[in-house]
Amino acid sequence: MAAPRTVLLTGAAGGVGTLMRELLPLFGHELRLLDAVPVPGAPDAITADLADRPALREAVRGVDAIVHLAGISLESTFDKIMAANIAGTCNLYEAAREEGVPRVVFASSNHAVGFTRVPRAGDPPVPVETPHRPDTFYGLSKCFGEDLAQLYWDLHGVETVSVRIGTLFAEPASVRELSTWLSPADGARLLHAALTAEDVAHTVVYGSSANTRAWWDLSSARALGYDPQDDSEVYAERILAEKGLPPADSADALYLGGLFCVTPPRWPH
Ligand code: 15L
Repeated sequence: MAAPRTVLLTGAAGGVGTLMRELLPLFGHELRLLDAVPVPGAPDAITADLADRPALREAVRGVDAIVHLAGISLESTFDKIMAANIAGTCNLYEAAREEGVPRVVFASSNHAVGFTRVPRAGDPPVPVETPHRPDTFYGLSKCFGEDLAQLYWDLHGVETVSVRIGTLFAEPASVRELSTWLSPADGARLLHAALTAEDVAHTVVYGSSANTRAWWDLSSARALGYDPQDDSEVYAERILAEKGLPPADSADALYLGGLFCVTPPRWPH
């Protein structure tokens, strides 16, 4: 599939959405933006909630693909996660099926497998086939999204790349994030690969940069054409000097999901 492509970007006002709406057009993608709140600087963006099925159907009409970032991106009550991430993602897939949108790129998260143990020195990286081990209701909703994607491929032929995003911020800020960091530039490279690779069916990939301290296996992402260029190691000396290594019995040292396994940051609303 060749760029440019018309892509609906949901969650366009969020942290990752803000970064990606700047970067994805550089790959030739024409973006249609959607969020539950107005998108700053984008008067044409669609303001719609994921509960609004007619609005979703209109929003997806005619696009070649959807990058689905919208929803709650931290821990919250089950009811809120249920509405935004579970029912909301269902509504979006149903709109995609009804309007014949062939491809979704789903923002899954490392928190779908957050209780997986951090590999020790010499262990192989964590594969995408590792069993789901969510660390929160948030992580559980990402497990659901991945299964929903599989269902929509098997039943309806809607393709998905589920990207288990690590930490997509401008810079890593902790020792854990030296392993999980996905630079914004690599994030855009990965989404571009997920949008344009041929015959993905439902593919699950991890989303991190080419970090020296990476924990998970990027081979399924590389198979899509993802070629990460950044490595968090350039931040390692400063972060280690400031923070020191996490204690061996701390969540950050034991589990992929780190603090989400014990004291997850909570969605403010
Ligand atoms: C996520 O899924 C969160 O949305 C993000 O805020 C980070 O906490 C990230 O995971 C992470 O694991 O660092």
